[in-house]
Amino acid sequence: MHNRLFIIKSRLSVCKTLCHSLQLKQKSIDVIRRNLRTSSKMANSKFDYVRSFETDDKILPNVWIVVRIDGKAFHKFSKEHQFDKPNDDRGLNLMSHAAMSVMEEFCDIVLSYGQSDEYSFVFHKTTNLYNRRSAKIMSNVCSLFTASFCFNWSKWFQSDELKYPPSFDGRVVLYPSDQNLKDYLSWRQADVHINNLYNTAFWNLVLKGGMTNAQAEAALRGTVSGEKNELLFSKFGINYNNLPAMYRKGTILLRKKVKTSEMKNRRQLIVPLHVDMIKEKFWTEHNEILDKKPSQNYEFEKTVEELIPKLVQLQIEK
Ligand SMILES: Nc1nc2c(ncn2[C@@H]2O[C@H](COP(=O)(O)OP(=O)(O)OP(=O)(O)O)[C@@H](O)[C@H]2O)c(=O)[nH]1
Ligand SMILES: [Mg+2]
Repeated sequence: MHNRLFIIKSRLSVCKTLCHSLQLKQKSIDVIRRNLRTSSKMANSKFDYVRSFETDDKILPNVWIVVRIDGKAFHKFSKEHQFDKPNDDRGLNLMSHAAMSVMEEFCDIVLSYGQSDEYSFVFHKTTNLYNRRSAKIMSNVCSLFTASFCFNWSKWFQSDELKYPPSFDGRVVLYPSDQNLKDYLSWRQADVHINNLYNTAFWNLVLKGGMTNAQAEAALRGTVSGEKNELLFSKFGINYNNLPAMYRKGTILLRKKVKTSEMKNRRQLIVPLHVDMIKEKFWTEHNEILDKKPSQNYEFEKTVEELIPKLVQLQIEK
């Protein structure tokens, strides 16, 4: 009995010593931690003030956010890569492919519109993407677009190599009313019409009419749309209105529920349209855009494979 008591007492004393040394260790760990915290606090407090140089760029609530990207020096890029003049199907489709990647990533984009070397992305006014921080939205759109443009180059240009990395600038423009937004898109689409009619006439005069660039420019100086239409028809037998709608109207990307012969069920996909956005009819037909309603069913004219745009086909095959 006495022995047992002795053993218990000595074990207790060992435990106490262990606890004591553990407590001491814990204390020294706490001290080290405290010192580290203090020194990092000191470092932080010394440098922390630089945060205040970062200005708040949060966009006001309830306004339409448009991000427009534009190719840098594409007059040179298109020349170096021997784009068809005035419109290169491969280049225009690659732009739309890159825009499609952006729409797949950012689901608050309700419409995208592209022409030449530019694309506009319309974020619904209710979006809370990146807490509506302007630079974050714009830079992510711009860099994803550029990356996708390079990544998908060979899908459209096959073995023609990409000779150097292109870049795109980006800006954010805010539109407070639905009408402002519609007018913005009408402005971009009217721009396509003006530029494309001019470029079509110009390049026909040069490539088919044998004029120099300067002569073609002089021939078109001061002409109105009707005169350019007449010139195209009388000299080259071209009815401008019969040219591909993608050249004349640009490309509108919308989310639609699509079903083709090879699909079991309808799927929400991004569909390219080349239609007039200036007339009100577009907005009533596609009333899901402004009201952010669920996307509507969309039927291709004929569900034969050739008539389904390659852009849609690429999404189906994914
Ligand atoms: N041949 C050809 N050229 C195109 C096509 N699409 C765009 N481009 C060229 O890209 C240019 C785009 O115009 P801008 O954006 O005003 O000119 P930029 O050279 O890109 O200049 P910055 O945007 O100011 O850097 C056009 O003027 C054409 O030279 C195309 O399909 N075919
Ligand atoms: Mg440009």
